[in-house]
Amino acid sequence: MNGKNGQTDGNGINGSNGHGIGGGNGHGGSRRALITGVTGQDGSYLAELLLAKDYEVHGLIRRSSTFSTGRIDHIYDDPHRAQVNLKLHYGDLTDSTGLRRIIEEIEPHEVYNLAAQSHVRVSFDQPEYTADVVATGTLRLLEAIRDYMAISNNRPRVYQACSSEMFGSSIPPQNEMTSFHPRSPYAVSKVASYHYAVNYREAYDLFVSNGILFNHESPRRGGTFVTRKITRALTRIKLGLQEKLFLGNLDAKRDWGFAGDYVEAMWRMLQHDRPDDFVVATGETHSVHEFLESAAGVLDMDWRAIVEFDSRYLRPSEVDVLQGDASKIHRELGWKPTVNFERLVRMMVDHDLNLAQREQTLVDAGHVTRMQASGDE
Ligand code: NAP
Ligand code: G4F
Repeated sequence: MNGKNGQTDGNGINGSNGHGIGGGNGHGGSRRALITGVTGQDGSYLAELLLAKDYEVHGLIRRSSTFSTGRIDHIYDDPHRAQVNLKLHYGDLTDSTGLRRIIEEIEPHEVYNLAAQSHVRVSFDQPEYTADVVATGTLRLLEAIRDYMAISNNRPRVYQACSSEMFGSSIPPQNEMTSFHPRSPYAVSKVASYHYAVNYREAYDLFVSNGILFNHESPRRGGTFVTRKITRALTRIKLGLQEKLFLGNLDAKRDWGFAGDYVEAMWRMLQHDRPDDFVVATGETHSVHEFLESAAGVLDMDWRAIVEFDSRYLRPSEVDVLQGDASKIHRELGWKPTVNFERLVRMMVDHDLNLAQREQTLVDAGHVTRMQASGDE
């Protein structure tokens, strides 16, 4: 990793492969933002938004044996070039020493805490790890910022990614006044992160805002979340690259918006004159069944012939209906979604149909097998 003088750490990861991780602060006049979870769906859209607003963007990235930067490769440049506005730093929400060092080095004006083990079903398999990253990880970051405030004259503004999952079984529509009834280890951990943020606001005057975001999707959505799982599978089945789609509960209802709209809401929260908590949602709710129907409609397919039930995708306790009331953020920050349900489904289907067509070209030319094309092999 690059240090303050721009030297490399000697581990050979910087440079020409396009995945170099550089950390030199090289502070210029622009505003600096740190994004944890920059390689995720939201992190990639937020990094794009902040770069377009001339921020110097710093992203926290986990070490892994394969590259995880696919969603940000198009905005990432070789750190050896002079004018690089996206800088990546190795770190992890389970490692408080590293978080402190990075905050002190970057001296951020804004911190967006998006990193999480974000899969609800997986949180039942890995509850302790989920709590460590989502709940205690948030605490570690807030502590690092609190200590940084004590040794500097700076007061970074912090965005905490909370979730509509915190409402769980509370009656819809849910807003900032609705009580929490979390139904998974993930949701319990997000409730803890919410309360840590409120407590640090009250106890230490931290500028920290909780975004209570309802489900938001995009062509960059991870492939194991239900919307992307559906659009990937239906488009591959349409082209003969796959035969079946196995799903769990089709009756659950979600308030699905577009991730690109939702990162704008995050940014607006940190431009507000005071820290606060905001629900971000479209106000519409649709079942998984309706999402299937709509995606199949775009492709002129009959989903009933290809979808099969698999109990492995059920959750020990389910969240039946989420529907947000986002009137507070409409009123106070002027934020509104621009993409409705039908447009979101079409956007994801169109993207994945194009992806499937490219896979098919490789399969037809004998370059890869069907399994390799799907990424399953
Ligand atoms: P995502 O695509 O799953 O991205 C999660 C990010 O967190 C990835 O960059 C991941 O890195 C990183 N991460 C995971 N564990 C980490 C750790 N221990 N240390 C550092 N980084 C770690 O999630 P998303 O959909 O963008 O969501 C962003 C945030 O909003 C999450 O906190 C999520 O819980 C919350 N949220 C999401 C939604 C939604 O509908 N999308 C709704 C409400 C709240 P790798 O790339 O290395 O895995
Ligand atoms: O797409 P999902 O896995 O999203 P879920 O559980 O609502 O969580 C997402 O949204 C939260 C905000 O409310 C975020 F905080 C969280 O990080 C994540 O981004 O599941 C949606 C619904 C569930 O009811 C699930 O039971 O789809 C149902 N479902 C049915 N079959 C399935 C499947 N979900 C998945 N992932 N895979 C299935 O095969």
